[in-house]
Amino acid sequence: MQDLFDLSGEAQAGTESLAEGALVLHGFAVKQATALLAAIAEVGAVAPFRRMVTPGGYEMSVAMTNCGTAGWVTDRKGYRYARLDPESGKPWPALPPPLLALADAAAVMAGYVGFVPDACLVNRYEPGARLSLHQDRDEADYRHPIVSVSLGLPATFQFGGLKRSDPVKKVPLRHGDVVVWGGPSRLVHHGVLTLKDGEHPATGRCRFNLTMRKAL
Ligand code: MD3
Ligand code: FE
Repeated sequence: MQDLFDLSGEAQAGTESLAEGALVLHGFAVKQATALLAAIAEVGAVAPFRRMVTPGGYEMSVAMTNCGTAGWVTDRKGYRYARLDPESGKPWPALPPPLLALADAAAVMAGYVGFVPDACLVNRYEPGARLSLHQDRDEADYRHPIVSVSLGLPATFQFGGLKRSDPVKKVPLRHGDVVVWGGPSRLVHHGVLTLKDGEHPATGRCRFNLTMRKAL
């Protein structure tokens, strides 16, 4: 860790340690929000948001798209990273520079130097959408952290343990909050409770979440 923790083990103002390796940077992306939302709109214009189907045959309530060398996809065949958008057969749009800059800055704050994501999953939640408890384990090397950015309407994030049956903590995630998940927290179960209706000045009736990963 850099200087995030003082000698008493207390986190720096504006940062909250959820568990070992999981650090919330409250409001870290507020200033970049306009640039990030513009980048999301550009990605969505090339690779439209879509509700993918799980291997079990359920359509996800969260709409997703990707940018980067690889994108996370699911269909009846399973979960995986794919270099081509299955809807278009073309590569995903490149990772926009504002996303790369934010991932680097947030990772450095959490003590990860040289984190260079090659994939960003963009999730769009409309009121009623949710993400059930899961692990992110389709990436090649779990030593790399994941950096997540929340934009727009607030959501309640669930943060559990390594076993699906472990107790879960509820954590509110608001516009501009960034979380770095690494080390012992990289494989924890997590999810997002059903998004409540509301209106956000930056996004309207929706929440976006960016998760930047080193997938390949
Ligand atoms: C903890 N997204 O895309 S972000 C996902 O708000 C995902 O859309 C949620 O879970 C969302 O896979 C949560 C927080 C998050 C992201 C990745 C993690 C927490 C994580 C990976 C490992 C551990
Ligand atoms: Fe996840």
